[in-house]
Amino acid sequence: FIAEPKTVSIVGCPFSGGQLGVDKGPIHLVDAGLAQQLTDLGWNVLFDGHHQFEEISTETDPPIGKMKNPRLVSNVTEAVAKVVGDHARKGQLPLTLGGDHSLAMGTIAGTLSQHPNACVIWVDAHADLNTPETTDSGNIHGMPLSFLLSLASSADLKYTSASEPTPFAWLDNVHLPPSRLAYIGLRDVDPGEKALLRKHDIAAFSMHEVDRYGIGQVVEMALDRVNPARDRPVHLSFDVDALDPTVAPSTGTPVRGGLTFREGHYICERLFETGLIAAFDLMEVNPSLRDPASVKQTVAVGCSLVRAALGETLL
Ligand code: NNH
Ligand code: MN
Ligand code: MN
Ligand code: MN
Repeated sequence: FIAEPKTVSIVGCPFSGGQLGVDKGPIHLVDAGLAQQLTDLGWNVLFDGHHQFEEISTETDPPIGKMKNPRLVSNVTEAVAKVVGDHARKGQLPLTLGGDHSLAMGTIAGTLSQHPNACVIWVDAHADLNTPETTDSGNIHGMPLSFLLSLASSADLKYTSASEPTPFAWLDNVHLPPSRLAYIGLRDVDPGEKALLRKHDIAAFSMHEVDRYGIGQVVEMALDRVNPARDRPVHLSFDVDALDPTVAPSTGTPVRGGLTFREGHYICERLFETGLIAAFDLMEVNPSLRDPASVKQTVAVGCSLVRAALGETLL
């Protein structure tokens, strides 16, 4: 495991199959000059254009149970897993720009393919732990972790097609132990998700804990739970809606009472400082929402978080 790869590979994923409208995020982040900013930080930056995903129209991809766009999301995340895994195998740091957070099914599966002992720090207002049964919305961006933790599987889809593989069957042999997931920033967790958090004793630091202990303590407490010896590679999956809507307004499901600009950056800085970051996701930047100034602000904050995770703010 290369603790600090000198090469970062940008995986641009203009994809919104797991939540409508969020597909232009990566395009705005790259257009804002993110690649050059990382070059200026001393990184060797690889970016050969945004990924083009196959299109499956909703007519040929009807819901399975409540799950919307299941075939599309399954196929795209499987492709993302291969791309992220390939970058990791070459010793590069995969930096995935979303797009909706269902993409993390792919990014985390890709990380685990190269680093089976990796842990995940999930920074989000939401737990994204719904199963196909517990989901209200049917949006798969609210479900990636249930599949990754094997709390849900393709068998739950009760899918009957002789010719097509069941969506998400490719994920069935991917497993992140619940003891290797820690959340920071939660404040909008569904009842079914709360039950799963308790049942599996998952490390969850909500905004309440951020207020109580401060972000510095919370990051150490999270690492103590999932990475006590500080020897596991860390996959950092950052949903911009973890930040307060005054800081990052252009996202699909803003929730007030979120992380400040500094708290969000501190998480990225501290994890960079550990030298353990193996992959970084920046998800749910949605330029189709809000006025141009809000979009510009959100994109700028997103770029800034990435730079912090890649070492900008350390003196
Ligand atoms: N929990 C809700 C759902 O499952 C909302 C999830 N929305 C997110 N997650 N933005 O990060 O649909
Ligand atoms: Mn999310
Ligand atoms: Mn969220
Ligand atoms: Mn699984």
